[in-house]
Amino acid sequence: MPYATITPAQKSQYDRDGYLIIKNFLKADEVKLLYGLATGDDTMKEHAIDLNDQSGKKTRLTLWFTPGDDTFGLLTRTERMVKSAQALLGEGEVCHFHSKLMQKEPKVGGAWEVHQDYGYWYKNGFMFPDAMLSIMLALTTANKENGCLQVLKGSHKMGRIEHNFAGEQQGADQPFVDEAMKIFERVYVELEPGDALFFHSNLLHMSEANLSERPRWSLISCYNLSYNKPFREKNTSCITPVKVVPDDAVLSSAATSLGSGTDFLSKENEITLNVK
Ligand SMILES: O=C(O)CCC(=O)C(=O)O
Repeated sequence: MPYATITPAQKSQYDRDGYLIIKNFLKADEVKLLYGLATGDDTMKEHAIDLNDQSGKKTRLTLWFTPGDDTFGLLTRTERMVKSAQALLGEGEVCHFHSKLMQKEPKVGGAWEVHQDYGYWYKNGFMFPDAMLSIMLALTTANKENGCLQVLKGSHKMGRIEHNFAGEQQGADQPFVDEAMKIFERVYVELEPGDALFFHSNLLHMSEANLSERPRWSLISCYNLSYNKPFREKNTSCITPVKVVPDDAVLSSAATSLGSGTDFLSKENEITLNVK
């Protein structure tokens, strides 16, 4: 099977709905490799951050900025990731803002408040929400039972909403959320391992806690166009064009985890810089 590319119809769908799902964006062997590395990697575990949701459940993630030559770095630099981001974001040089491994463990994995990613990123001084998107890659099955992502279809058209702290996360201003819930369809984004969800930085989204017996792990990679220079962000990966590698690099290179020299986010920075 060839690697996926974005068609004009898919681009129109993204523009209309604020999100797009592509099934089997990763090959089964790639998922196996990535999930194996993710779950077996001490560096990834050492740099995991636990954020409390409103009920005190933990939302665990490991976040890093610069994509290297390790297997995760290569994945985020593949033609398929970068070209897809380019097709959806339009003209400009595609840069990797950050990637995060979301580790939603059985019974303990916490909820995510209703928010827009740009609700956070605006505070880093990014000026252009249309130049930013996220790609969520499912490493395990994600469904209603284990707290899959939920999106409010078309809500990116509202523009940025004010965000305030809710637990250790940030949530969109509640009266706007209440109204948005009446207007937009709430979609449970159920994914199988290897499926990809692309979503606009202003799309309202959330997830519930994982009360099931099964983990829900995913990788979320966020991209930005280089002209969108944030005036408060100190990391430069978001304005450094990605050095693209061929699609087969993930499987054809030696399997390696993130090195200890990786620029991981620490909890102190997360809270003060609103990076998430
Ligand atoms: O993975 C999840 O459940 C939510 C993640 C999320 O909303 C985000 O990273 O913006």
